[in-house]
Amino acid sequence: MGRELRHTVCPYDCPDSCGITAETDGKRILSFGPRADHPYTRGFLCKRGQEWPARLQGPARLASPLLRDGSGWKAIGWDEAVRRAVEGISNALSRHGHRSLLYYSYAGNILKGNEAQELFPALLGGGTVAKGSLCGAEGLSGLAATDPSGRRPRPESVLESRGVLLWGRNPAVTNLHFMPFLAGARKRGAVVGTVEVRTTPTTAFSDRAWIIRPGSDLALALYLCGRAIRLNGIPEGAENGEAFSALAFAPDRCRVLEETGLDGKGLEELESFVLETRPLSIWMGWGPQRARTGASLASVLDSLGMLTRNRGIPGGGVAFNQEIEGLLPEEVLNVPTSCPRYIPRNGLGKALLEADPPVEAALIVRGNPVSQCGDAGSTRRFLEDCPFSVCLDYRMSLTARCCSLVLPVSLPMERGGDFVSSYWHDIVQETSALAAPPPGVRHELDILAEIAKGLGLPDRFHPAFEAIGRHIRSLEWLEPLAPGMWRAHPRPEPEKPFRFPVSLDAPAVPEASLRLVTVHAKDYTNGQDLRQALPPETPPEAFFSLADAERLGLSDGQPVALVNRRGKLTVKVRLDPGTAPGTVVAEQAAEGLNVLVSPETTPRGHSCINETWVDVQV
Ligand SMILES: Nc1nc2c(c(=O)[nH]1)N[C@H]1C(S)=C(S)[C@@H](COP(=O)(O)OP(=O)(O)OC[C@H]3O[C@@H](n4cnc5c(=O)[nH]c(N)nc54)[C@H](O)[C@@H]3O)O[C@H]1N2
Ligand SMILES: Nc1nc2c(c(=O)[nH]1)N[C@H]1C(S)=C(S)[C@@H](COP(=O)(O)OP(=O)(O)OC[C@H]3O[C@@H](n4cnc5c(=O)[nH]c(N)nc54)[C@H](O)[C@@H]3O)O[C@H]1N2
Ligand code: SF4
Ligand SMILES: [Mo]
Repeated sequence: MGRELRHTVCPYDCPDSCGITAETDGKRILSFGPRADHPYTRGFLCKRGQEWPARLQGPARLASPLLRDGSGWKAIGWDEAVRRAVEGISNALSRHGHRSLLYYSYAGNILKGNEAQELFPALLGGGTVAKGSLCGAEGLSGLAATDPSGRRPRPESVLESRGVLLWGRNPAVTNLHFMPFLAGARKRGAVVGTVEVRTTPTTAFSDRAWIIRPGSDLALALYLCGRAIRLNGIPEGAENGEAFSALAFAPDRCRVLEETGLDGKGLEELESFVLETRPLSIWMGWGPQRARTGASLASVLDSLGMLTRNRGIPGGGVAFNQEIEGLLPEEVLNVPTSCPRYIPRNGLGKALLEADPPVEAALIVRGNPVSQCGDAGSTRRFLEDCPFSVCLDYRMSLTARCCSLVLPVSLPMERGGDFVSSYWHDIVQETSALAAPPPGVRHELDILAEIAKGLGLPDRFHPAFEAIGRHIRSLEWLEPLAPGMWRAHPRPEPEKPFRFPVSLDAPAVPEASLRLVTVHAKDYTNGQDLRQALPPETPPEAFFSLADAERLGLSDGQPVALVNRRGKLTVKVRLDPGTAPGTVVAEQAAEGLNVLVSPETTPRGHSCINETWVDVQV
């Protein structure tokens, strides 16, 4: 084959879901860059996206199945690898039934076809599977409770805003293609404000930033709602207005100043920004909703949009994580006989250690719980003692290192024929293969189908994958924009009244002196820090406020240990005038970090990752 131009999508778990145009000779990528006709992401790919061609060939890439053998790893052939996987899983099943298999997957990439893999435990009877979100479901449930049918602002709507309020959201790092829209809004006269717990590239970009103590958001947002009620009253047609007023009037100004750490002038400025700027759009981030109060905060921020009369107006409203619903054919993925045992995702380790009947085989695909779930030390201990564990990954993740067998998979840019939507914009794109996979790696659907066959199961995986593609191609509410690219049009939903929240969840009680806030890093996505292939040179950095550094006698560059009852991690102190007192900030996925992280879940079963406390040991 000669040179051919193809379009594909960056498959990372990232709101932008960038369109990519590349040239390939069928084996290798010859040129690679942003897709010029993508309505939101044309113009540029971020560094992580640009690195895909190098990543496909990179030194971190696994090249053959690996078996843990005493203290080291031994390369083995695929026949032996599949035989061992079948044996390991059937041994567990024969001892304790289908629930003795853990099937764990998460968001290593966001291809729609991944859903076909979820049939694996379902066909065995259900297995043991993790339930609950580490990411955005907590905040989403808060928005669904207040305004399930409400239209949420689209990215370009900020061009009609007079004010944009980013609430615990860091798009200059995590959602880069939002920045040109925010810059465009500002050019047209809009003011961009950010509520944060530290200074970030986003606060640097913003016209105004309010730095508050983590977790004080709920009191602050309620107080702003109370001010809006005094100014505008309760809008007609909304439910629970009276009961909500009582909640909103509870935090008085003194309490809010004390809880947030804002000064009087800062609070007044935030108040007038929120109450006097219209249209105002509020964009909540993922950081502040990884807490027991995450859904409540989303409901209260949604109420603030309603009370300031911004709901449903051009340039106004409240936005968060916007999924495109209805892309999957439910009937294809349904196995009526499946009856899984659910365990909490964020509390995975302890649940696995205590499971009865015990879990004696683990199959992990596109998931990295030893890096990304709370109380990661328990998950590591579980995996290290589990009679059989297999991880399908393209690199040696922290989780893969704890398994007994690691199977190397091809990457989305070597497969094609799948679909990616976005949790920020409304474009759906088809993927295409740009390069041949390295010899020795296999497509994960083929691997699962072969292990399933060894267990006596039919191949429902490939038909389900094909059915997902057919279903997406057939949806009439997807408008074709260009080859392999569609725009999703919202389907009419029955209008439901806005419902103010009537009860709010209580935050966790602090367990130690400093709140540990773990944030998403610029150079890698979630747990996929490829430097982890190399031995760590220096401990990860942790950022302290100047006040805490002085109180604790810390100096910049000093190694100290962060400790709590779950474990200990050595970090390098960074003094940061931008961090709120009482807080220590670290980038997610540093090796050993999630050992410290809280395994608790919210009343809805989602993670409380940012409700973690540590002490410092010098
Ligand atoms: N470069 C890069 N981009 C990514 C990712 C990545 O790993 N790297 N991951 C992707 C994924 S999976 C997600 S979910 C998104 C996350 O995207 P974001 O939500 O933008 O990122 P986070 O770092 O999770 O949190 C945002 C901010 O919340 C602040 N924060 C923490 N606790 C509180 C609090 O109590 N109150 C307030 N007001 N602020 C608080 C943090 O300081 C942080 O700057 O990013 C996506 N994009
Ligand atoms: N402390 C702390 N923890 C967090 C967060 C935080 O802010 N702080 N954020 C949370 C959030 S928002 C999220 S979304 C989760 C993410 O949690 P995960 O999705 O578990 O995170 P990753 O490590 O990015 O991805 C899982 C694994 O999938 C692999 N992978 C990537 N592509 C493929 C593929 O095509 N096939 C296969 N088989 N494997 C693949 C990666 O190499 C990686 O080892 O983490 C959560 N954990
Ligand atoms: S990681 Fe996100 S911003 Fe970067 S290229 Fe991929 S989709 Fe785009
Ligand atoms: Mo996420």
